[in-house]
Amino acid sequence: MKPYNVVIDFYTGDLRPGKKILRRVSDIKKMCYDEKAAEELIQNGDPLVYEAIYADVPEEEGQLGHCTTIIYPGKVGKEYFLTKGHYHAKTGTAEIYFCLCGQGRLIMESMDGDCEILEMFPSSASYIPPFWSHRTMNTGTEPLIFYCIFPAEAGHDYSTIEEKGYPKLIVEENGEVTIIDNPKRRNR
Ligand code: S6P
Ligand code: ZN
Repeated sequence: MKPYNVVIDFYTGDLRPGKKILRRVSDIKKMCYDEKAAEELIQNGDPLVYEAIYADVPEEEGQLGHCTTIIYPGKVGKEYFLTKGHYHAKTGTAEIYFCLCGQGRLIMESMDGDCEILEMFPSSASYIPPFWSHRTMNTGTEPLIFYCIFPAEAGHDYSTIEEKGYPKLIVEENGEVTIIDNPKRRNR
């Protein structure tokens, strides 16, 4: 392949040329703390939660994948709109999230069960080390937009997070961003 540019709109997250995937509440229902609230949203139009737009890069060792992610503002019950969350299928691969717009949180968990939460804000560049799962949430009132760079062969393992969840939830309580223990957390 030859060197090439993509063009990223910092204010909308559009990346061109790119391949877009859409995730609605029905796609993240199993990851939500309040599945009943998720079901109600699904019955009422199944709103769009986030989009990711991937640059066309071969998924092979030596290449760098990159994409934007746009998480819309909203909540399922009291839990902020979130991504599915994943380990990389090739677990020893790191990633960087560079925040372009909006406010959010990045929750990560190591394979030993250490959990860390970082704030995301315009110009924050969060480093996700190898072997740490990652999920993002929009805690603000505007879209949360960030640019991701990762080894192109990393892939996704969604099933571990779908089954276990994270030790903590990020919710709105009394109008504040609040971190609480996840009562549905499962230890495998
Ligand atoms: C890929 C990277 C991002 C996410 C995207 C959506 O390794 O971490 O491109 O895929 O932010 O999140 P998720 O958890 O639905 O893949
Ligand atoms: Zn990733």
